[in-house]
Amino acid sequence: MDKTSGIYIAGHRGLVGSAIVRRLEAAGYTNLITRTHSEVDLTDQAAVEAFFQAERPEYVFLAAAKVGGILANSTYPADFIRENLQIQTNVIHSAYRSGVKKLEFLGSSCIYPKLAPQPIKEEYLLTGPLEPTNEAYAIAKIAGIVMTNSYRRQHGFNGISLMPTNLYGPGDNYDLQSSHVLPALIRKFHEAKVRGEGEVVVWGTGAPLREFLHVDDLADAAVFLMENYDEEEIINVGVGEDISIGDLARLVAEVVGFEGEIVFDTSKPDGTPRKLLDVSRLFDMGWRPKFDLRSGIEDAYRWFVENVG
Ligand code: GFB
Repeated sequence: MDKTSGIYIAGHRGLVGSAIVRRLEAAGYTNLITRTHSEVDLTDQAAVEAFFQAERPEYVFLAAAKVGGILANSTYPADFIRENLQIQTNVIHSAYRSGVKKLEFLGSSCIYPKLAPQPIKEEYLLTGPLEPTNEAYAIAKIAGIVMTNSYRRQHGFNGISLMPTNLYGPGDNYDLQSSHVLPALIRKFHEAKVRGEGEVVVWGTGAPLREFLHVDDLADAAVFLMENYDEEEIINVGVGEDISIGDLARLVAEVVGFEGEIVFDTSKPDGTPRKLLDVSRLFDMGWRPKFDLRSGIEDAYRWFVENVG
């Protein structure tokens, strides 16, 4: 990418897209192309095609997606599969047709089998059944990977696919019904502290293990891979270590300054027991994250207090 290349960031108002915009601006890229949902509805094939034909971006970060935590995924699977299939199909096809030089597709660590060996290597894709709570979302993301690779094979289109682990950071969704665990815990502990409540309820047993990546690190890796990676094989993006939900809750309580009890609601689903990515392919290329989990949570908490709380 040149500093003046036309770079379209699909989903620039979301957690991931907004972080990619910040990262590109900081690196001096001057020709960033963005459209809000009301300007271009990415589920509308004709609108997407017209946008690409008129704007002709050279590079595309496909960070637009319908996303959510375990409850949203299991409650609205039809929405998750339909919207994601539509968005990615429209964007990938129009990017190819309009002559885009390179497209980066953002997937998710939930594409891997529920009981994959840990840490999860890229080649474990499609080797076993998926976690039921997010099967619809995962199938859509797997279709995006296969579509990207198929356009490479049939048309020579340069598309790459990144698989980020669980993300968090500035701009996250803090709605308790649809959010992921980390923003939910920040909100729950903060509100309990402010209201002087003695306990906070955490879903599930607290035993599942998750890996957390600050979205600014993901954005850094996304730009790094756009510049340095041209292979068909998907590539994991994570930090290489995980933490139990119970320990995460205790860490968030510490950062927020909540001193009461943590109660586990075991009527809520745990989801997959563990999903730690094997990040050796990315680390072998020389990339490393900058945030450790505590400083990342402090950063996210600051943003929450200033913008939501
Ligand atoms: O982040 P999360 O919603 O999604 O939940 P997944 C992670 C773990 O945290 C689960 C527990 O074991 C939850 O039961 N948890 C505890 C909570 N308290 C809470 C809470 O208040 N809110 C939430 N949301 N969880 C998602 C997938 O799976 O991971 C998506 O549904 C996506 O498809 C994303 O791939 C990265 O990690 O289980």
